[in-house]
Amino acid sequence: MDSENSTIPEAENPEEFTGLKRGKIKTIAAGIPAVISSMEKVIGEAGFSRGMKALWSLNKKGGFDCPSCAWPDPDDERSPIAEYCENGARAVAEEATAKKLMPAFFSENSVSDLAKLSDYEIGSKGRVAQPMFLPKGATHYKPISWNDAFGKIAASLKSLASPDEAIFYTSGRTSNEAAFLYQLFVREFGTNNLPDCSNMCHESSGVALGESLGIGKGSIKLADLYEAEVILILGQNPGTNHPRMLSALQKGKKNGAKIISANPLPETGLMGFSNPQTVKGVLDMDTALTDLFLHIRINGDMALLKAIQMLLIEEDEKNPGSVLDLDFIEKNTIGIEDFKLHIKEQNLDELVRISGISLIQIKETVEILKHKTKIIVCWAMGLTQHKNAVDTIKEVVNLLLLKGSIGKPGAGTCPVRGHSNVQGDRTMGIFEQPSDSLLQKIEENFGFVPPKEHGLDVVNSIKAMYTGKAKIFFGMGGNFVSATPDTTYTAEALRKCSLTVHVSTKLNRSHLVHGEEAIILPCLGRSDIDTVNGEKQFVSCENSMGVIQSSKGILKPISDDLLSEPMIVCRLAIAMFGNTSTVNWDDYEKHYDTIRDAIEKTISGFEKYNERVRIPGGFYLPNCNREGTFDTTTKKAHFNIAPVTTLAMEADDLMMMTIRSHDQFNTTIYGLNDRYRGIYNERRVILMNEKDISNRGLKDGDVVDLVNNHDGIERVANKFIIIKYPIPEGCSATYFPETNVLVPVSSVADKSNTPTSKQVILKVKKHMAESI
Ligand SMILES: Nc1nc2c(c(=O)[nH]1)N[C@H]1C(S)=C(S)[C@@H](COP(=O)(O)OP(=O)(O)OC[C@H]3O[C@@H](n4cnc5c(=O)[nH]c(N)nc54)[C@H](O)[C@@H]3O)O[C@H]1N2
Ligand SMILES: Nc1nc2c(c(=O)[nH]1)N[C@H]1C(S)=C(S)[C@@H](COP(=O)(O)OP(=O)(O)OC[C@H]3O[C@@H](n4cnc5c(=O)[nH]c(N)nc54)[C@H](O)[C@@H]3O)O[C@H]1N2
Ligand SMILES: [Mo]
Repeated sequence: MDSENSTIPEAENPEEFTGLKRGKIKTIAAGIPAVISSMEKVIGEAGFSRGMKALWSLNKKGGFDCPSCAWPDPDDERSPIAEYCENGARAVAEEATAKKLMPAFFSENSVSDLAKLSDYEIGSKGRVAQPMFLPKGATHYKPISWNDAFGKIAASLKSLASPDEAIFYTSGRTSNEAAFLYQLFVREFGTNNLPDCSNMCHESSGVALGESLGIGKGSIKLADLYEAEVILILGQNPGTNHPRMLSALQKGKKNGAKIISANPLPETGLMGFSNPQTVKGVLDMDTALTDLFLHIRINGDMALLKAIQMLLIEEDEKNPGSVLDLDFIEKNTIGIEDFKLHIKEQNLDELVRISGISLIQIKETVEILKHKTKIIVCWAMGLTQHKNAVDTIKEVVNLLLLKGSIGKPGAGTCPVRGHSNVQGDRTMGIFEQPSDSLLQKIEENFGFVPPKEHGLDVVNSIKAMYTGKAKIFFGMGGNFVSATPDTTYTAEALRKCSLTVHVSTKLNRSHLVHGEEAIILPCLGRSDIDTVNGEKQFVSCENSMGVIQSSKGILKPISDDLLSEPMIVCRLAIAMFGNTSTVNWDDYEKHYDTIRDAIEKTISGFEKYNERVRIPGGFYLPNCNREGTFDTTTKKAHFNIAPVTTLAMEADDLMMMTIRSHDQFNTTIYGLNDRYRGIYNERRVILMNEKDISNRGLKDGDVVDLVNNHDGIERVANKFIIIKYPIPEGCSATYFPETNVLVPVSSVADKSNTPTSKQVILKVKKHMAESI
C-alpha cells in the first residue's frame, strides 16, 4: 500500500477492521429474514414509493430485467407478487438509490481522499449525476459537458499511433442494444481489443463447451431442472449468488430429483431452502436440498469426476449398456475407446486423495448416477477459475456423454452465468476473438472492413497497459481495477494510461485509480426510464439459458444529465467519425428498434427480433446441443483426455479461493455481513481448517498477513482475522476484491487465460504488533 501521506489514489481497501461479530453457520437459506432484509435495503436507499415501484416491476413480463445475476425467469407462470430474490432486490436498491453525486461532492472530495475509503463506503456515496472530468495533474474531478467529453475522447483516440493502443472493456450488465453498437464502434475504429468480464468468469466454460460440444453455452432450459433425475452442483454457491435457482432445485427435488453438491464449504443454500415466495416458505417450512454433500478439496473436481467415471465404466462392463448409454455414444461421440483406456490407467487411491472425497462417498455418488439417464450438471466459478479449468469442465462433459445426458429433456450442461447480460454481450460480438462470420456480416452490412487480428483479453490488456503498448482504457460498466487480479500491478497499468474513461452508474474505485486524464460518463441503469424523442424505449438481455427478453425501466432518472448506454455509443461515434462513417449512427439515436434491426441483419438467431422481443417472456435462441446436435469440427461430441494435475505446494502453503460474501455483488459491497456463513460486520477474514490453524501455532481470531510468491514476486495482503471453518485441510477462503492483490496476473487457466482466482497459493504469517 502507498504511504499515508501519498497523494497517489489508493488501489486497495484500507487495512482497518470494522468489528467482527460471529454467529452460527446457517443451515437454511432465505425465508422471512431474506424478505425483511431486501425490503429494508430497498426502502432505505430509494424511499418507500420509489422502492416499491421498482420491486413491483422487477422481472415481471414487460417489466425490467433484474440487474443482479443471469438466472432465468420461469417461461410460463411468474409469481404475482415477486419474481426476485433478496440479492436482486439489493441490486435494485443500489441502482434506485436517491443519493446522487453533484459537482459540489467532487469539489469537496479529492480523488485521493475518496480512494482512502473502502469499496463499501465508496459505493454507498450514490449515483454519478453528470459527466465529470479529471484534467492532467488535477486532484479533483470537475463537471464537463457531454459534447466536450465526447470531443476529448475522440481527440485522444485519434491521436493514437494505432487503434490497437486502446482497450474497450465491457462488464456484463450492458444491454444487447448497447453491446452491439459498442462492438460496432470499436471495430469501425479499428481494433478487436474488446476484453470483458467473461474473461475472468465463464471463459473456461465457453472454451471447454465450444471444443467438446460445439456451442459455448449451456444446453438446458429451466424446465429441465424440474424433470431431471440427478442434479450435480459443482463449485457454485446458489444461495447467495443465484438465489432463484433454489426454487427450481426445490421443484426438481419435489419431482424426485436427487441433488449432489461438491464444495469445499458447506454452503447454506445448498443444504436447505425455505422459499419466501410460497406460503409454506413464509411460514419458514424448509426443504433439505442436497442429498449427498461432497466436501471436496479445492480443485479436487477433476479427480472426483474421473473416479466416478472409472466406477461407472466398471459397472457397465459387468453388463454392457446397463450403465452407459452405448447407443448415444456410438451415434454422437468421438473418442470413447481411448477415453476408457485413459480412465482405466488412473489410480483410484490417488483420485480419492486428490479429491479429498472418501471412496464410500464416491461409491454412493455412483449408485445414485448408475441407472439414471436424465442428469444435469450445474457449475460456476468453483470450476472456472483454476489452472486446469477448461479440462475440468471437459471432464464434466465426458460424464454427461457417458450417460447420454445431453440433448434430451431433463439432462444437460448448466454453466450458471454471472452478470445479468454477460451471455448476451458475447452473442452481440463483445469478444476479442471474433468469428470470421461476424466480421463478414459487419463488412456486408456496414460498409467498412473490420480488423481481423484478434485483440486483447483482460489479462493481456493489463499487461499491454503496463508495458505502454496500450494507452487508453475505456470501460463500458464494471470496476476494472478492483475486479481484475494483481491489484498493485493493474493499478500501475491504469495509471500509465493517457486517458481512462468509465461509463458508470455509481462511483467506484476505477474512477479513482486513473490515467493522466480521466472521464466518468454517467449512464441510465436498468430500472431507469429511458426516453428518446418523447418515446419510452426498452432494451433486451439474454439470460443464462439463452432466452432474449425485453427490459423497460420504470423509475424517473435521478438526474436529467444521464444518457443511456446506446446513446453514449452513438454520440461518441458521431464525435469520432463525423460524416465520414458508413454506419448510420444518427438512425440508432432515434429509436432502439433501428438497433435491433441492425442486430437481426448481423447475428443469427434474431429473425423478427423486434416482433419477438415484444412477446411477453421473450424467445429462445437456437442451441444445437438442446436439439441434439454438435456443431464441432467433426459434428460429433468429443471425449476429452486430460491428466489430473495439481500445483506444486510447499508443506506450509495453503490453497486459497477468493469468494463472494452474501452482502456483495462482485466489487459492489452491499454490507459487511455474510449472514449464511455466520460472519458479521467484517470482510478482512480468512476461513481456515482447524488443523491448519493449530499446526501453525495460531488460533481462531488471530490476525495474520497473507503472502503469495509467484514468479519470484512477493504479494502481500495484510491483516486478516482467522476464522475456524469447516473447510478441508490445506484449503482456505477469503473475500474478493480485498485479496485480489494476491492473485498473480500471470497465473491463468490454460486455454481460457482466466485468472486463477480460486487457486492462489499462500502462506499465512502472524501479523506483528497488532491486536484487535
Ligand atoms: N448476490 C450476488 N450474486 C451474484 C454475484 C455476486 O457477487 N453477488 N456475482 C455474479 C457473478 S459475476 C458470478 S460469476 C456468479 C458467481 O457465482 P459463484 O460461482 O457461486 O460465486 P463464488 O462466490 O465465486 O463461489 C464459488 C463457489 O465455488 C466453491 N469453490 C471454490 N473452489 C472450488 C473448487 O475447486 N471446487 C468446487 N467444487 N467448489 C469450489 C466456493 O466454495 C463457492 O461456494 O454470481 C453472480 N451472482
Ligand atoms: N479474486 C477474484 N476476482 C474476481 C472474481 C472472483 O471470483 N475472485 N470474479 C470475477 C468475475 S466472475 C467477474 S464477472 C468480474 C466482475 O467484474 P466487473 O463486471 O468489472 O465488476 P462489477 O463489480 O460487477 O462492476 C460494478 C460496477 O459497474 C457499474 N455499473 C453497474 N450497473 C451498471 C450499468 O447498468 N451500466 C454501466 N455502464 N455501469 C454499471 C457500477 O459503477 C459498479 O461500480 O470480477 C472478476 N474478479
Ligand atoms: Mo462473473
